[in-house]
Formats: sequence, structure tokens, C-alpha cells
Amino acid sequence: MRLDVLTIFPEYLDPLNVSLVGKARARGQLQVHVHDLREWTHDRHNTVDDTPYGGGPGMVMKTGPWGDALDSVLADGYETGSHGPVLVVPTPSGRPFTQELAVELSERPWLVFTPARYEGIDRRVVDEYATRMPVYEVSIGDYVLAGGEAAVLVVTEAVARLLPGVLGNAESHRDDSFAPGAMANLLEGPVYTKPPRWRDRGIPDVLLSGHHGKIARWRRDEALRRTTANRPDLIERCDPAAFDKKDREMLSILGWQPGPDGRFGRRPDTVEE
Ligand code: 6GU
Repeated sequence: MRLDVLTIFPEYLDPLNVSLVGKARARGQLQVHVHDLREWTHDRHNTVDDTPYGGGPGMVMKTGPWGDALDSVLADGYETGSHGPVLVVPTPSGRPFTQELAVELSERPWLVFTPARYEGIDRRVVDEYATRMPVYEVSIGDYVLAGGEAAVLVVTEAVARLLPGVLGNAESHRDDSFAPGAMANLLEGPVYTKPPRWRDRGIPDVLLSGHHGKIARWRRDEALRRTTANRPDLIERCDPAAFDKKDREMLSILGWQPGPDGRFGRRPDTVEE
């Protein structure tokens, strides 16, 4: 997979040399090109922004540098044999970045990221490139960052670990929270390793029992416990057919019950005022 990042803060992307993504690069599984947007400015001050039409606070990133930079990066990619680029535009007004979207992006050969600063990029840039390639405007959560660079790091790491051969063990994604399958939409529960006692704290006996069925059940109960506590919205959204008899017993203990449509909700007496 090829990744291009266009930014006015190329150093912000230095972490792409570290850990999983850095190793994937070193192994040649990922080609990363970080470009300084200011290389495509034409004035003495390397201006990339200007005041917004219609007024209002802040500045807007100008069309010129982005258009020239994208043309140049796309031409370079095509010349060196890349194909099928998609444009990934980080913005708090984008669609939520999810595991499902990470999987979709991991199946593309070439991602081009355009993290912006200030109030964002002149809309005509996205509209123009959307006529040439798929464009994904993505947000990494309901909060506002000063720029899209941190979001590029987030998306890149989520995508890179899905590439064939990047994670040592293909099984490692199987139980990921948000991975498709039986545990879809449940958060993962707690995990433990040696030593068996630490500061007078032991580990749950079941994990030492060697009884795979009981361990799987315990893990699922803990997943239900965490998900009801931290992400009740995920339980409410779940197809109730995904819950077996034991799940229903656990949900009941946790104060959840099926409503008229079968979907689970918090029992009224357990809802805090
Ligand atoms: Cl992708 N960019 C910025 N600036 N803020 C964000 C974001 C992206 N996602 C959430 N907040």
C-alpha cells in the first residue's frame, strides 16, 4: 500500500517511522511519502491560507497550493505504477471513522491524506478531486483538534495493522472490539498475564482452569459487563438475536431487559436520574 500525506507540518508525521507502521515501512509493506504543502506555494511568505468569503472567524486554506500539490503527488504515483488512489480528508465534519471504514481503506492500494489546519480547505478542492477519485471525509471523534495530522496517524495505524503480514498473528484481529463476528459490537474485557499474584491481587480462577468453554463464557460475560458500563449505545443497537440464553442471564444481572421490539435497554429501576 502507498500512503501520501500533504501537510504544512511534515514533522508531525514522524511517528510513522515508529512501531508497527515503521516496521511495515521497513519491510516494504507500506510506502509512505510525507510532503510539505508549502513546496507548492508561490509567494515569498509561502502563504497557504486566506480570509473566508462571507466573513467569520479564522482562516481558510487556499485552493492553489492544494491543487498543485495533489496534481503533482497523483502524477508521481501514477508514474511509479500506483493506481486506484482514494483521497482521505480528515475533518471534524466528516463521517465517523470506524473499524468498518478501516477495513474498507485497507483494501485500497493507495491513500492520499490532506490534513488541514485553520478552519479547513476551500470546498472547491474536495469537489474537484471527487470527480477523479473516491473521497472519504472522516472524523475520528466528537471533539475538535487543531488540525488533521493526528487523525492521519490514527487512521494510518488502524489501517496498517489490517494489511496482510503486518501483524505477526492473523488471529490477533479476530477478537478486536468492533471486529465482525460473534463479539461484534462488544468491547473486549480485561486481560491478565504472569505473575499469578501481584500486590496481593490474583487473577480469576477460571483463566487457570484450562476449561476453554468456561473461559469463553467468562470472556463474554466480562465483555457484556464492560460494554453495558462504557458503551450502552452499542448494546441498544445490537440485534437481540446476537444474545444467547447465557448472555440474557448476564444482561439481566447487569440490569438490562428486552423492550417491546426485543432490543435491550436498561431496566428503568437501574437508570440513574
Ligand atoms: Cl479528522 N480533524 C480535526 N481538526 N478535528 C477532529 C477530527 C479531524 N476528528 C475529530 N476531530
